[in-house]
Amino acid sequence: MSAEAPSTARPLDVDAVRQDFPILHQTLAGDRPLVYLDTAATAQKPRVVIDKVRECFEQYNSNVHRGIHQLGDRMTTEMEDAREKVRKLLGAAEADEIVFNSGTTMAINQVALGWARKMLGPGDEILVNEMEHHANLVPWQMAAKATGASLKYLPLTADGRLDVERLDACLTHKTKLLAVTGMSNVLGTINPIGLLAQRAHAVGAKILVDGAQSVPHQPVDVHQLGIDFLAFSGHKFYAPTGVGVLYAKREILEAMDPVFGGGHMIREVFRDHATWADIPAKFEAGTAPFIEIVGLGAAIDYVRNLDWDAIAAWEHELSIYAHRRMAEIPDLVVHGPGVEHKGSILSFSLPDVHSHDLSDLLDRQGIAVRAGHHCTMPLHERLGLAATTRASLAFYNTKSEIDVLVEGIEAARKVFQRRRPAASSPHQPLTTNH
Ligand code: C6P
Repeated sequence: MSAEAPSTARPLDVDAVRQDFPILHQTLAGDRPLVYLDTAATAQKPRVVIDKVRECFEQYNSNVHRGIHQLGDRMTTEMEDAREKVRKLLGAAEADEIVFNSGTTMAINQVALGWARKMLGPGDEILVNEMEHHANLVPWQMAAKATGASLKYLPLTADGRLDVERLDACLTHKTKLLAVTGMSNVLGTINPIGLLAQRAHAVGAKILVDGAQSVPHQPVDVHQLGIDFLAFSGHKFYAPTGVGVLYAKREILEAMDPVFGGGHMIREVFRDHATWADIPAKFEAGTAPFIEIVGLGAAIDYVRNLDWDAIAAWEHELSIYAHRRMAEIPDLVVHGPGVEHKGSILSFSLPDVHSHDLSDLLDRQGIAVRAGHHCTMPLHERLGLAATTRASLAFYNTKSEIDVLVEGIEAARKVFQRRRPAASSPHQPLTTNH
């Protein structure tokens, strides 16, 4: 997790890569080719993932860890192979440290309910910050309320990075958990996870990384970075919906309580109590989303095969290009730090134009972006805006798509200018790249 532009020996062949994604080759209303710039909401799926899911349904669909029959054995092997692929992706020590669930939100809630509620009490502190997604804020608010612990906020710098100079004041022996995103889903800010982990451990705190946006876009090594908990979602990693991952070190998972009770997570059940299965089963009550998990395994194979360096280099180049082109649009504000500190996410606003109106006009030109608060209301309060419009890029995007976006924003700007010629923004943005 570094903001440095990686070097790559084998550049990405974007035209060839695009052929792997069937959905990208379509025209929308008005005969406009689809320009998909909403990967941060959910990523598109390569054909190998779609084919793998189809193969499961057509050839060996059967519940896992249950039936003593050939289909069940095959499905179980495929699912456990996928767990091993996730282990390798994250650099975890053992496959047992990989817990499957429904996504980042559930993974963080599992930690808040199964770890924080057991380990925290009055006087303890959880350190968060304003750029976090609600999924990495609300569970901590709930855990704080339930345990008597308190939430503290590490301030942001004026340009939308974590103010690490303030760590000494905010991260103390009272801090039991530092919960932080690997990459902001709005500002695109890439956080210095290795440094934060070191500082958290120095005061005896654990670090939880929300990897929803970072894991799909840059290599991560939980050991090297010293991450205690890591959460991410399959659907943002070019895999099906309904599957997510919680990584935690063995000793932490073993000390944690399960959150859900039911099938598969037990060792023995008596009339009035039960004992728990070993990890990771202890956290996987009920039927796992086994076909989606196998789809995630196929997505990991696909991405690793493309080469992380090549992906990161192309996304960085696209991001630089997008920032440069968007800087040409008068009045447009791109929120967040300079491109060297961020991933390929650009949230922007035009003075006095609601993000929904802007994205609606872009949609009419075939451009899919996201509008709203992006589940980050405290951040938007800090920005002084109710909503922003967001373009989020992936390795399957092209510079010509960015040109289409820029032309689309320009056209929309002119429409709104005609409607409200004398208007000016009442908002003071957190920052601008211009
Ligand atoms: N952000 C976005 O458009 P789930 O919904 O559990 O898969 O992921 C939640 C989540 C957690 N953390 C971060 C940083 C995220 O970006 C998200 C999902 C989507 O930005 C939907 S709000």
